[in-house]
Formats: sequence, structure tokens, C-alpha cells
Amino acid sequence: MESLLYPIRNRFRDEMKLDGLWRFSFDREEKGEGDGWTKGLPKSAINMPVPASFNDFFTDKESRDYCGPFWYECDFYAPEKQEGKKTYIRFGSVTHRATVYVNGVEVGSHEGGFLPFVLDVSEAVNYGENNKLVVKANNELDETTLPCGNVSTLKNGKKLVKPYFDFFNYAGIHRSVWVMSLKNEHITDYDVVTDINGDTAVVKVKLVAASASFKLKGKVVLKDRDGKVVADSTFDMSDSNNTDNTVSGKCELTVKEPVLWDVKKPYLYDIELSVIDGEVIDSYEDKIGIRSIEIKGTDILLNGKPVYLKGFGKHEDFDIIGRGFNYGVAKRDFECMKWIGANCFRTSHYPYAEEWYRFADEEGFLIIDEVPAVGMMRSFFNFMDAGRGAKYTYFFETDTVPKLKENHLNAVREMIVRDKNHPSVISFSLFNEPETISTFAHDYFKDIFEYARELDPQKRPLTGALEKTSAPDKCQCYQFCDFISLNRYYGWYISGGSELSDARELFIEEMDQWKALNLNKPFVFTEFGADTLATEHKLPSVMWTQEYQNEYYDMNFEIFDKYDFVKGELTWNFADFQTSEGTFRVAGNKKGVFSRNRQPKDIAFKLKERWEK
Ligand code: EVA
Repeated sequence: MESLLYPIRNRFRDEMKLDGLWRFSFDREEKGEGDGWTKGLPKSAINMPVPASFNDFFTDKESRDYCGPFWYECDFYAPEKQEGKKTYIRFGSVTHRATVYVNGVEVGSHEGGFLPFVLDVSEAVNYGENNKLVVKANNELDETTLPCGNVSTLKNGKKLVKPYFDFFNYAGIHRSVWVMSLKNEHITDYDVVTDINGDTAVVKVKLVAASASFKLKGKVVLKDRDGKVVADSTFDMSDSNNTDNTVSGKCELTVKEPVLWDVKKPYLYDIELSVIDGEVIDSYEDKIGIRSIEIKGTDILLNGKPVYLKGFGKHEDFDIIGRGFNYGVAKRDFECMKWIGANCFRTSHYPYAEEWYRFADEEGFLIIDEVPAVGMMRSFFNFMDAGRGAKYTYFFETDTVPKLKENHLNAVREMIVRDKNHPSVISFSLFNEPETISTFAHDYFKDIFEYARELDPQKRPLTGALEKTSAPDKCQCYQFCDFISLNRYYGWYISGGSELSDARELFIEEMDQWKALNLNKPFVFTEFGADTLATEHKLPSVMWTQEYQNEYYDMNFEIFDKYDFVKGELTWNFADFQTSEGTFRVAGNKKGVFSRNRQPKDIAFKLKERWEK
């Protein structure tokens, strides 16, 4: 795998963002290749902003709901001085898959729409000239893709994507694109693990470089916020990994009286990593936090102290730009989360743009980082079917499973490699609401969890979000989780409105069953919420009004507070968001505590009061 390190610029490294206005064509007849689009798009191509989803720019349904292949193109200049070095193109994400061409030469492809990929284009680039970059993307879903879904064909022949999940299937180049120039021998990765012992911390670093030479030395320097060196080490890079032509080395740095990274007190150290062959030949700079995260009994311990998670399940979702990353939106979201007294969010239902994690490191937020394993149940409304006790076909019992699992393992690997060094990331979530009651599901997830455990150098707690069918007496997968994550809608999908008192009893019944299992693990509510129209008020309340959202939350809080093993509440959702259309969605999902344009509903003030206590 190529290096997933976030691009930076320094004495040895160059990067250029290709964000801006690209050219774009739908490929309705799937004739792009035949017509030579790999060398450049036809004159009829239109303008398209990057990063963004293409969907909501259009004023016609056919374009918004387009399903199939679509193409992007831009030009970039490769300076002569970069010749002889390595040139890479790095995509933050292309949803859901992409094949990339430089000057007509295919340079690689990637499956999965929520994680970065990096392609070596050194041989395809013309230095001292303009180069044509073409991307063929595709947004179709099936039961092997992450997330899962399928494609149906209308009587008029048009394809329509059918997600098995409750968010709009936005597509496009959603995150920044970079051209990077690196030296032939360069740093490809590093891991950092911090052990805290009284007033000393040991920072263990593993450094990996693309090189065939065992003579390289590695060097790590750690500086505090004022730029003062607090520890450094020089070491041999003598471990080789022949399968990917890298060498690596390790060191341990002792930091006396470290300032720990903590919630809302996010102290970050500068880390400078170098490789030396007589002289420094490459270096990489980043920021790290010294902190510990562990589960002890029913507690989640951050730096040895219990922490209660308060916050949200979110989406990357905004007006017009869809799922495209935008710093302004992220900034507003962090300001809203700070204002309300939250300390945590789950990247439901996919890993977000890397800038979110860098932001959270700086702002002192905790992240449950989720892989795009959503829709692993053959039901479009699993959140409702579950409440009705509907029966599912076993999802993990078909011949599509090996491919699905391969995609799932790949996404887990890419997510952990990308996000492992962020102090903000306190857990990896490996699924959202799959079928978990069959032995097939058990065997499937056993392997997924084992793989993630082995990969994460920090051995963070692992979890997965369970819906109602994954009941205490039926679920075969909760034991893989270090803390149990429940998505529950008592009072919404189950006994809503005037039946709220029944919902309360049913909720208690289920919680008592979990309690009786004596799992000695923390429980976190990773979803609970009620659809609420920001325009609606009614006394007495009915469902969908702001008054009902308040009553619903009051009932849920009463239950959470009753069970001392409940160690977190992440509401569904931070903000209203776009979904597929249907009789159950009023131009989207309205369970937001904030509206889609990030203004508070009444419930926001109740949460603020509770969370600030
Ligand atoms: C809901 N319920 O019904 C949410 C979905 C979410 O948006 C779930 O995990 O159980 C899902 O995706 O509003």
C-alpha cells in the first residue's frame, strides 16, 4: 500500500492541491472508454467543482439521481525540477470507486468511497509540461460494496440506486486532490503509542521508509508548544519488509512531566521524523498528543480518568455541496458542538475527511471512527423493521460474502492506517446495524475484529453499533465489542407519541436484560432521536414537533441515568440531513438537534443544560 500520510510541504516534499473547477461528464451510454475519454473528456463536458458531490448542483432529477459511471478531468503542470523523483496523485476520496488516467495511461484504481488512495504516476507524467488527469468514477452499490445497496432499473430503462441505508447516496470527488513530489527514498508511515506512568510518559515511535538500504538511520524529535525539544532519538532503520520494499526502525522517547492531551484541553506536541543517509534525505512533521484510552470494568478511561461521552452521530452533509468537505461547515459544526457542551462524535457511517480529525485533535474532541460497513441487512428501513420485529434473511449466508469481506477488511486497514495517530480517535467502530443474530454473522465479524485489533498500534477499544434486533438474548456479536454501542428508538419507531409511557417500559425491559448479562463493560448510546420539524410547535405535543422531541429526550435521559454502566449518549443526529426520498422522510431525515443550516432546535438548549452540568 502506498503511504497514506497527510500531504505536507517542506525542504524535501512538495504538494499542490488540484481543488477547483474540473470538467465533468455523465457516461449514460457507458461509451466513455470506447470514445477515448481516458485521454480527455469530450467538448460537451461541463464544469464541476472539486471537492463536492455532483448531485445537488443540478436542477433536474435525472442528473441529481444519476446512477452509473461519470468522469472528471483536470490539467496540472509538473515542474521540471520534479523529474527523477516520485510523483504521486492523492485523492482524499472518490465515491464510490475510481480508475485514474494520466495522459491517457491508466495509473490505478480504488474501491470504496470514503478513504484516500495514492497512485504513483512518475512514469506517466510529462515534466515541464501540462498533464491531463482523468478520473472515471462510479456510484453504483451492491451487496459486496461498503456501504451496501443495489441498483434497480425503471421501466424507462433508467438505473436508480437503492441504498440499504438512510443517507443520500452522494457521489463525486468529495475531498481534496493533491499532486505530491517526494524523493525516491522517503518516509511512508509512522506509528505512535504513548505510555503514561506517573509523571513520565514514554512515546514509542515506529518509522517506516520506502528504501532498499539498511544503512539508513531514523531520527525523531519531539518539541513542546513553545518549540523546545523535550526528547529526541536517532536509531537504525534495519528492519526490512521485502513485500513492500520498506525499511523501518523504532525508538522510545521519555518525556518528563508531559502535558497530556485531554478533552477540551488538547495539548499537542510537534513531532519531526527524519531519515538519514549521511545527511537528512527526507523528513515529515506532524502533531501528536500524549494520552491513554482504555476500558476498565464499566468505565471508559481517558488518561486514567472516567469520561462520559456526550455528543452526536453526524454526517458529512450540507446544502448544495452534499458530502464534499468544506472547512467552513466543519468550523461551524465544531463551534456548535463546543457551545452545546459536547465532547465526542461518531463518524457515522463512514470515515470522514482527514481534516475533521486534525480539527478534533486541535479542539480536544473525542472521535469514534466508523468504517463504511452500513446496510448489511436486507432491509431499506431496518430502523423500522426492527421495531416491528420483522424477520431478516441472513445477510452473511450468500456467495457475495467473500468479496464483501475483502472490501470490509480493506476499509478497516485503510481507516486504521490513516487515522491511528490521532489522539482524538478513541475507538474504531467496525459496523453499523448489520444482521448479528446468525452464526454466519458471528464468524464474519470475529475475523473483522481480530484484524482490526492486530492492526491498531494503540490497541484502542473496538465497537460496532447494534440495532434493536441485536437483542441481549439474540445477538451473537456484542462480545467482540470492548464497549457496547446501542442504537435505540424507543419512543420514536417503537411506541411513539401518546404511547411514550409504553416505550419507557419496553426500554427498561431491554436494559434490565442487558444488566442481567453482567457484561462488566460500558454501554454507549450511539443513536437515539426523534424526527422534528424546526417549524412545528404544538401543545400538547405530537410527534414531529419540537415539544415532542423534548419529551422524547427526557424519557431517554431518565433511562440512561438509571443504569450506571451507561457511559455515553451520542444523539441521532447532530443536524438534519439528506436521505433518499420516501414516505418516512420529509425531504430528508429531521432528527437533527440542529437544522441542516446549523441553527438550534429547542432540544439544543435542553442538551446544553444537561451536558454543561
Ligand atoms: C434513523 N436510524 O432512523 C437512523 C438512521 C441511521 O438514519 C438508524 O443507523 O438506526 C440508522 O442511519 O434516523
